Amino acid sequence: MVKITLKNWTLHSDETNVLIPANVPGDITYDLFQAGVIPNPYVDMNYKAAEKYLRQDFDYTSTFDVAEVKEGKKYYLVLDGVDTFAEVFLDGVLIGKTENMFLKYRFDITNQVKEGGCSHSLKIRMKSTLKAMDEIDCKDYFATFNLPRIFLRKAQCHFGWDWAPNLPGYGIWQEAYVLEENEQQIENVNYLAHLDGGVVFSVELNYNIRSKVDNYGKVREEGTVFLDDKIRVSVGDESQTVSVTGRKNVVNLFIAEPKLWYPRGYGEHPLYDYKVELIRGGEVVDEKAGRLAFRTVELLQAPIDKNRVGYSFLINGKKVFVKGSNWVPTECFSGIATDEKYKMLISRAVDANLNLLRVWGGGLYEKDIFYDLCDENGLMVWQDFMFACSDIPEDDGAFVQNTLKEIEYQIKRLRVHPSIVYWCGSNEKTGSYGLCVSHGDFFVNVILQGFIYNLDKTRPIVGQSPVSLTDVGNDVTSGEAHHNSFEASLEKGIENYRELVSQKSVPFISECAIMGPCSVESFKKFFTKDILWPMNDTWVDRLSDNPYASILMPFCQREKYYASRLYGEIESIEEFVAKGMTVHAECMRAEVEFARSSAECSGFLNWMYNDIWPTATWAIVDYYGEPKQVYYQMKKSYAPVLATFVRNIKGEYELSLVNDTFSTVRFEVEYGCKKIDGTPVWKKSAVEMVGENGVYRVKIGQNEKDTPTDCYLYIIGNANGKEIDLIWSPFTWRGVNFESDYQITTEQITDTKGVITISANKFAKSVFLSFNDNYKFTFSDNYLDIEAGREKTVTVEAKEAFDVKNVKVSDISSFSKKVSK
Ligand code: BMA
Repeated sequence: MVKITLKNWTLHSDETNVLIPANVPGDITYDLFQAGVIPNPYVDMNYKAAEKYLRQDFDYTSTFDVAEVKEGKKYYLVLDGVDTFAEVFLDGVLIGKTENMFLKYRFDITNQVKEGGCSHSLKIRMKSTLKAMDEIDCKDYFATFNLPRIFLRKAQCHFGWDWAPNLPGYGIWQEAYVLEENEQQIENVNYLAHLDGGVVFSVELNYNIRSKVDNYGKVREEGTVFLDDKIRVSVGDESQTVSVTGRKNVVNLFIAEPKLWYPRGYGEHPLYDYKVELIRGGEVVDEKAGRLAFRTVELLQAPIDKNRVGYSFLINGKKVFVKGSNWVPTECFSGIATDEKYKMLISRAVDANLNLLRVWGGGLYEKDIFYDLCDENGLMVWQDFMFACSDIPEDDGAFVQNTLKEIEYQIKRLRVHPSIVYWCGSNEKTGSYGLCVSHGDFFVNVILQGFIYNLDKTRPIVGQSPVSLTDVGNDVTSGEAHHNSFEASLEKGIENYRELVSQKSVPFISECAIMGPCSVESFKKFFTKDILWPMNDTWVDRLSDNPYASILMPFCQREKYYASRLYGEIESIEEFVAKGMTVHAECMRAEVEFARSSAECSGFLNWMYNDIWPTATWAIVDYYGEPKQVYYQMKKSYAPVLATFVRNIKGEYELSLVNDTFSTVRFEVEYGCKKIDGTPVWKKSAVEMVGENGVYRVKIGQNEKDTPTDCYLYIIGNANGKEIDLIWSPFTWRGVNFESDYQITTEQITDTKGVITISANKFAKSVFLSFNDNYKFTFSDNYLDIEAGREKTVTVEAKEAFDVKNVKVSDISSFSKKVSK
């Protein structure tokens, strides 16, 4: 196989006479920005300037040469991803069209290619998505945010979501190239790896061999004559060669003592390289390589009690607690997402003890690098199919055909990734919130699930999320639910967050949506000086809102409202960020730790992990890659072994010892209550053995009514010898006047690594360590709470050299004087 590069890409629009250099992979709007035609669409409200261009057709042009056109070879123009509508011309001749962002297109150009210095010209005419949408008849369908989007096979969030602008990306978003290939090839490889080491490879070829007679004794006309072709499969030192039996072939291999793949926190995640070769006359004529793992996945839905059914993932037959997050596209313009960004985001997920990412249905089937990194790092992937918050036009034949091509392509591409543990047909499809007229049930429950099952029988398949065994919408007694107390807080008061959380224990939470601001430094990157503060229309537009919520309040105002209710008035952006981030972190902590302390719960995913553009709502890692306060809290709350407290439904506090590992953990702890100045109120101790996947809870003899707001609970001790050091505020620190008084010392370990120690004289709250371009740094912990008389040490690393003495330090105390009790 020879790959021929396409060169000299340009973009041109007749309508405004724009002619600029183009990036492929890339995006037209982004290229217009790079060429200075439009201002940076990620700053202020500049994105609105792009609309004029989004309504224009653009021509991509390029050239390529084929040095030698070889006899017997095939030539293809391959487009790995085009967003979305295009006509493709080679030397002025229309060779094909695209209409699905999630499909790979291959156009056979064998009859057109000429050799020897003859440059071929390629034109890809991108048709404006917005113009195409004007022509769609939406009949009586329903969709949130935008209706015609549901007919397009394109990331649904591109047309505006409650965290994304209406800025539909547009262009050639994945690689484009010409391939020279043999006519007969390996079309697809799949494998079924059993835990005992037996692997069944299914190798599909793009041709059949001719057998002399079929079952009825007649000579078969179809097929080619290569009767001596062989397939060799190798894994490490093991290899097996078989004769080709037809289009579909099976090759078995046995790996002695295979090492099993487990998600992070439960074991190692070894991958085995495999190679599949097609051999003719002793020569290898085609090959495909990949990595496999030995792991199985099952979904257990067994009764928890008389009224509830559990929802647990079993990996290799063992129950695991899912600690995850919802992943959305990393850019508005899919073509500009870099490998570095994927690596950075995945490494942050790994550092925060996540073991699953859900690729959410309003975005993209992610790029290969995402799944490769998840395979390597033991991050499970919950894969949605790309439908979200709408009906599905299942009665439109062209739509269904287009979509099924995409589904077949994506399953065949993705099923070889051991990280993927769950196929989910859609996100919040109409009907998933209860009985209502809904288009698309037949599609997700019959067509889609049947289609998936045909192609992959190794993973659980469901029609949508949330899902349950009843037709009660978003049921919390079976299946999995989208659940949080953040919405209810608008009506019932954020002051009572722990009480609200304790009212419902849910078997599996797949979206827990809580929001908060990003850092001041990040805000300054996307809001210019005059926009930065006070909040204004640009803020309202950027942080968005949700028109379907029961109480309407723009998200920026809502974050400010919650922050001031809990921690007092807000007068500056610094104050907004410090208090708003603490709301985010504390409410998420209450939700995660309550879920993990509930024996009947087996999974928790927060909404959401990352951002599609610079903004400041649910993401725990912002657009630039800087973790928010909530991220560092989740890292602690997601630790495989956790000692914490919970408030039960009666308002009593309980010590909770959680063990999400496969071995017994011995906890040896002292716990108690102190005043904010460090004065002990009472203390107790406990030694407990907590078995695999176990939770131990005991009442501590204190309840909400007896607890003054200036007290906190603490735990010190160890779990299997590993230090435990935790503090917990019954009232999420509401009503405390922090005076933060501490010293900082630093030590440079290497050019790219330093250590910072904070010694607190008085209780220090949310001590934030940062450097210029803080998104480039990785801290072992941040936004630290430190008791009076204690110290904490943080390690900080970066890719480039830095001076640890340049660390900047701030905390919440400068604003806490105004806290009302
Ligand atoms: C969820 C999602 C999204 C939405 C989010 C916040 O439940 O599935 O559609 O963005 O809530 O409103």
